[in-house]
Amino acid sequence: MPMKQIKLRKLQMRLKDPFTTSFGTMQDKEFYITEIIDGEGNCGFGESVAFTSPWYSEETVKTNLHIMEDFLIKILQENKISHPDEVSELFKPIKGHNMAKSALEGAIWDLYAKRKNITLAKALGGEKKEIEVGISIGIHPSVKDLLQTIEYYVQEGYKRMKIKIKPGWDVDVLREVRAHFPDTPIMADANSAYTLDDLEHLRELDDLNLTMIEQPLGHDDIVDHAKLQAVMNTPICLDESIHSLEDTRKAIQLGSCKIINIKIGRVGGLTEAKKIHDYCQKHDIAVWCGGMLEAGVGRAHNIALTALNQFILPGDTAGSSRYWEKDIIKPEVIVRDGLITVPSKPGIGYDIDEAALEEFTVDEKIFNF
Ligand code: OSB
Ligand code: MG
Repeated sequence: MPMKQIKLRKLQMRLKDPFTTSFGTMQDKEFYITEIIDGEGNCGFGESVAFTSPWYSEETVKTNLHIMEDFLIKILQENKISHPDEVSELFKPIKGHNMAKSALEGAIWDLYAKRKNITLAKALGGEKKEIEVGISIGIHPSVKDLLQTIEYYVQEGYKRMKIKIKPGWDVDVLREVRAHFPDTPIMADANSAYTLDDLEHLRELDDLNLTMIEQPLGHDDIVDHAKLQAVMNTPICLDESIHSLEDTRKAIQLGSCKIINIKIGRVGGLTEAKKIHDYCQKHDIAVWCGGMLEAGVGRAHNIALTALNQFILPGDTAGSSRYWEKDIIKPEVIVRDGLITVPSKPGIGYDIDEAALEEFTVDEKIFNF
């Protein structure tokens, strides 16, 4: 697969509304869009999903640039690739930095699918024509505000509500939410805000008929999660703790969770994401696709991945309008009745809105092969 040039564009975009989790509030997003051209008229796009601060995981926008330009791009310049599955093997000597790896691997997958004239979903083995989506709702100033927001997204058709929780904003809040929405699929995401000292408190969530509770304990833990899952009926879903197929295997063997949230960036790219999907399918573990408040390119990658069959539960990839006044893809991602139609054009299936891309670009670097 010929590669002639890689462009790293740094973008700055502002979320319509601030998004608050147990680890902090985000509104201004800075990230890299990766572009790889083959010199034959095709261009693949990827998106790095790290944030500016290492609150969710250790990677940041700056470490993404450092690792891409000083290590990963050099590896790509020195090696020939015939299939995108080879990229994660080539990147193996570089420890960690999965989001940096994924940003480049994603562009290579898109380029590969475009060269083959097939959709990225098909290149990955996805068969679904449409995917079910839920929405992730941040911590709100008051329960009244939260209930209003939930009501809005229920009306919009989203298939499940994910409510961010933290100590002081958890059981009582969710009890009120459940009382107002007795039949809506609801789950909670703690972003690792608790420890086993909170075990008795967390067990109170068992009364609320939640679809799952996501990452209640340490961001790097699977041992304590197994202890918690052993005494809770509500399925635990792991997000932050899972960086690879190996982590997945260990967590499932230990009984640390019953559900896995797959984020492409967190696991180092689509090849690893697919491996985790296949393993979970074999072991009858439900998976769903998480989000990182991505712009359209990252969102398109999530949609393609979610076309795989074991993505049984609705993901967090909401429509463009949930995040941005203007997205960087055309058409924007539209959610109808809680469904997104998997696009049928080759590669990621959406065109880049070149004017929007230019508007949000604050820096760019070019690497020739
Ligand atoms: O834990 O899933 C998470 C956003 C930023 C960082 C971590 C998480 C999230 C979300 C929102 O829950 C997902 C999205 O809407 O893209
Ligand atoms: Mg999460």
